Amino acid sequence: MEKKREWWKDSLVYQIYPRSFQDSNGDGIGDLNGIRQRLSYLKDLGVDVIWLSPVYQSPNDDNGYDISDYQAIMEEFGTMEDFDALLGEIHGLGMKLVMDLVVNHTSDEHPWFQESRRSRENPYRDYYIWKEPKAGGMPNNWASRFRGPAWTRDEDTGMYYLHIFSRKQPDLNWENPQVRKKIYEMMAWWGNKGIDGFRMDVISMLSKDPAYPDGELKEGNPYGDGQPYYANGPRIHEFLKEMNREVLSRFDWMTVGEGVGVGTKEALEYAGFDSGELNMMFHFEHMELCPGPYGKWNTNPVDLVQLKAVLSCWQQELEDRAWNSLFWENHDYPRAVSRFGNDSPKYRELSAKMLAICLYLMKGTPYVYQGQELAMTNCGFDRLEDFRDIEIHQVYEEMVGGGKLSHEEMMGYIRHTGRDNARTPMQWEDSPNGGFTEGTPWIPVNENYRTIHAREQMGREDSVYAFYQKLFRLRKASRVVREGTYRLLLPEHPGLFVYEREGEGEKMLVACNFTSDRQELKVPGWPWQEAKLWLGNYGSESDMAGLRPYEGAAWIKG
Ligand code: TEU
Ligand code: CA
Repeated sequence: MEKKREWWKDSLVYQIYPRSFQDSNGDGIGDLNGIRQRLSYLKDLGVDVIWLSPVYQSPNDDNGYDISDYQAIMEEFGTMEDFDALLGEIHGLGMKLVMDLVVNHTSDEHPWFQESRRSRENPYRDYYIWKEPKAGGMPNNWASRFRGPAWTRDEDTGMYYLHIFSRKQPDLNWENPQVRKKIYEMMAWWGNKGIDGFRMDVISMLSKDPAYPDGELKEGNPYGDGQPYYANGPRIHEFLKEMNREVLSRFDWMTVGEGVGVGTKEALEYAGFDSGELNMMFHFEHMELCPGPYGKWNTNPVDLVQLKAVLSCWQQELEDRAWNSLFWENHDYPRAVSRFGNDSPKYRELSAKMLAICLYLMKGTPYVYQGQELAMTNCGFDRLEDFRDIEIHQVYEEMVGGGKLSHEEMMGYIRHTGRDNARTPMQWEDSPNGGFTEGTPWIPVNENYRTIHAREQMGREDSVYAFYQKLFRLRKASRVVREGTYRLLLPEHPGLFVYEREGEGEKMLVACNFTSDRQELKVPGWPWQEAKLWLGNYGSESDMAGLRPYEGAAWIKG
């Protein structure tokens, strides 16, 4: 008998960053009851699954990715009763809720760490990664991903603990079976409440190289690159197969792992159809192209030929073996229309629609991040004090405080790449703070909320919001988009992204112009006989011989 098709393959997943989505009580911070107010907006957009970034108890050192109680709701976000009501209303509307699982590390305010740091003999000591000093200093030279060292010395016991992120995010010791058992029990507790799965934060980092060797020293960072030794470690697949046996296999869940350091080869191990681990992986190979001497901190434009090669590789390598996750944005990256499109008034909406055609007509599950459906842009803050992200402040301190970069240089990098670009409040309407809060927002609202907001777009048939509704409605009904094969065309063209989908008796040509100039569309055998326009971002007919500035078009035959 044919296996039932998994529900998450055809679902539109919408990521909510709760702190910035909707405030309901005037404290300037988004919350669960605010999300409840906006569920019909999501349903109307065509959302099937909500991925909710962490809402657990947390001191907010890293905006909730530092958890101090996995089974309690952060006070600022509301109560467990509010959560239960939200979950019930989401299910009542026929949508599903996927939570964010952050188990590579906890907050240093978690009771486990509070116990662990008390003494070397404490029963919780081995819940975390403690090492003796080496040559009087840190156990190795690893850098934190937020800049600075990945080790902090604990005065009470004279040992160092590992924190790949902030010093308030100590890494859990997954070698300890007691830790794994406690985590699986917590996951099942949420499963029994009725959630529909997990997005798994830095899941590729759970197993570290037991030798903890020094990382390569690279230009621009005084600390070493530990990623080869903390990502895709020796026991990672053993742990995830155990997690699947102990808890994932007991629920009809969607699971998607955040794959830091994961390429197609690794993705097939984590999320191959028969891996017995996860359903999907997020990779970042398209998000971290064209790095500079300071890694992601640069103002480099994206090279389209490289972008085409990366996305096409993922389409081809996972074909028939695993399922892709399709995303341009999340809470850690700048806004797609600013980074990959053109956020000028003339081309913002056009290029945002083109980007949607380009990515979401590929094979895989589509993910949309809050505000992307409105073509919200980078925040452009001029003042360092307007930024909230710990990563931004730590990198500024190291680079400018350390005399390596000028204030202007670093601010340019932050405006181009900083995570707060995606964390400014949702822009709902042309009213104070964009309708996000009646109080003072925890982070300033993007000044352009007066013209870029949901209310204006929901009432306009050529808006980006309306285009997203149409695209996802058509996508759901298209067999060739959901199941067809993928073939990149014109791989070396510097301005056009052109690919072909084929299958189920149909053929589709998708052509996207990433430039502000008209581009001839010269493809062998094109135009096909009886091809007709399936979707275009200029509304009217599209010329098969060439594409207008930021034009995206898909033609179909068969
Ligand atoms: O991010 C994982 C992560 O390492 C990359 O997103 C990136 O390296 C990081 O943003 C620094 O540039 C996940 C969460 O998505 C992120 O919000 C958290 O800060 C991080 O893990 C720690 O939980
Ligand atoms: Ca609030």
